[in-house]
Amino acid sequence: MQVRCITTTPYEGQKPGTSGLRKRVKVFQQENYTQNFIQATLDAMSSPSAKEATLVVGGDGRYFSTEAIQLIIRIAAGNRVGKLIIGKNGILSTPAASNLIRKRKADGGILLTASHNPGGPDNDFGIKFNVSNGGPAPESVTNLIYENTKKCNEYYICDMPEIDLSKTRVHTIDGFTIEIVNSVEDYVQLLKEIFDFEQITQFFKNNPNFTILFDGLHGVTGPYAERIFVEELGLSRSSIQNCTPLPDFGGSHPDPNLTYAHNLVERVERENINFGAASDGDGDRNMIYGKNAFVTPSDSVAVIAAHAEVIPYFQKTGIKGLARSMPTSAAIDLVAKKKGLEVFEVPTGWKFFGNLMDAGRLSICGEESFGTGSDHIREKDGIWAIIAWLNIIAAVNEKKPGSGIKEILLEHYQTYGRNFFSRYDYEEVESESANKMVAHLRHLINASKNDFIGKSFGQFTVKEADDFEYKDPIDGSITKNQGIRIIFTDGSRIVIRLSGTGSHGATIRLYVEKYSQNASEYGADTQEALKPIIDVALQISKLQEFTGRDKPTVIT
Ligand code: G16
Repeated sequence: MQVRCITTTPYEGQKPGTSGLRKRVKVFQQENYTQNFIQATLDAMSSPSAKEATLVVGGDGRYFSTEAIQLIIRIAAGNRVGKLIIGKNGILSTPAASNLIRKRKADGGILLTASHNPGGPDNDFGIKFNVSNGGPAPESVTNLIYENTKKCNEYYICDMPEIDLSKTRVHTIDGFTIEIVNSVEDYVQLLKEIFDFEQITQFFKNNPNFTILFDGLHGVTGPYAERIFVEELGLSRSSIQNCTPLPDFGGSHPDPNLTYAHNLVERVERENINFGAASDGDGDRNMIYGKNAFVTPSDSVAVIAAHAEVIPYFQKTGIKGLARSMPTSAAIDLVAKKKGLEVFEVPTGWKFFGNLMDAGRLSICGEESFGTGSDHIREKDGIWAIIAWLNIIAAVNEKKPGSGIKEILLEHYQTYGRNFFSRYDYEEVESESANKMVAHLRHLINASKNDFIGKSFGQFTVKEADDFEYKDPIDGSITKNQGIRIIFTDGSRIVIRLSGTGSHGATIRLYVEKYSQNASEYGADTQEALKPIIDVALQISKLQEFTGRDKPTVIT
């Protein structure tokens, strides 16, 4: 194969965000834009370098994926990459890709996804690089990719015929190997090793009236869900919906939350479905929803951690430690305390859990952004979380028949108290106004700190305030400015930060949390319970004044 060196011009703004480079499809379609970023990514590989490396490639199947994969194949060949392992039709859920990187001992992977962002010609595309532990590249690597993009003046490419991605087979061209693999098989195998599928199947047999509904939101998990729920667990086909992956996700947001998974929520309520669940475009997020019982992601990971001993995987490995991202509620901290486990608070971004897992100090972790997972791979894992809940329900029912999501949640609150938590998103705000608001908050907690600490807002008195900074306990790296935290004397908390995953303008995230040990409050409506602190958050941040927004686009 003849390698051609193509002259190009660097693009500005190819800085990977919280999880890869996410932009409008039209941005990726600009001349050499995608080529530059792929070259910059391969150039960031070291020990081993891209030359001779083995890389896993796949994604959520969104619009522009096939074109991008053919480009990756040719540029990988141009850089003398040794082998590409590609999911059939370019499909690999993010957790399945992480598993494949680990299982096949690959040197990394290129994942084509913009997660829960909408797809289609006028929407988003994304490219993310994962390293050899199967997890998202750490900031040292993403910073290097960004530096490379700024000086990308040429890329290397081979002219070769298009590779047929629709058939599992191995292609070998001039010593370069392209293996097209079944996208589902290895992942299903992994889950069957982790969970007690027999116990879950038995539970469904013993409780034929216990209904479940999984919503794939037309993302990548459809084929995985069909295989697991229908073929492995023996549920009827009517237990799953929207399980055909579509390049534009059927025109909606493949985002498993109360706003975008409203059809699932409505059906659970209307049809008295016992267990509802959804996952996102690339299959790493999840939502658990029972009748009158929305499980916040912060509670979900705490419940899984509290019951982890029923899961065969943790019976084998033990529970090494727990963790959450900073804005996530402290519900999991209380579980860690009771079990005498270490608990870590990291910045937003799954990549921050990887070092702790690799060092054997972390087993279960989660984020408020609908991410839950464990050290079985190095990505969050939507289907894993859903099966974890089913495994827990099956085990709890052996001792307490009739326990569903709501009962398990209530029992959790009775043991640990309840951390009321909500997040308000203000999407596509003008970047300048969002930055001004952040500057105002930074001023409050820095220059005006002496006036701010001790100040009262209604029933809340400020105890501490800072801009979250994290020192990785394993490699000592320091990550600064990860979100403004305002903690009140009663333990309630406000966090404000800008999202790192949007593709357009700025998204402001406002997180509020209040802890209660008053049993009469456990059944309260979250928004009502949090109203006073939300009002204070809006007052302190002057959000409406800066942005002109009088209500959020999404509340979770
Ligand atoms: C990504 C990251 C998560 C992060 C989330 C939200 O998820 O992997 O760790 O919590 O973005 O980030 P932000 O608040 O900066 O938008 P995903 O599912 O979008 O890849």
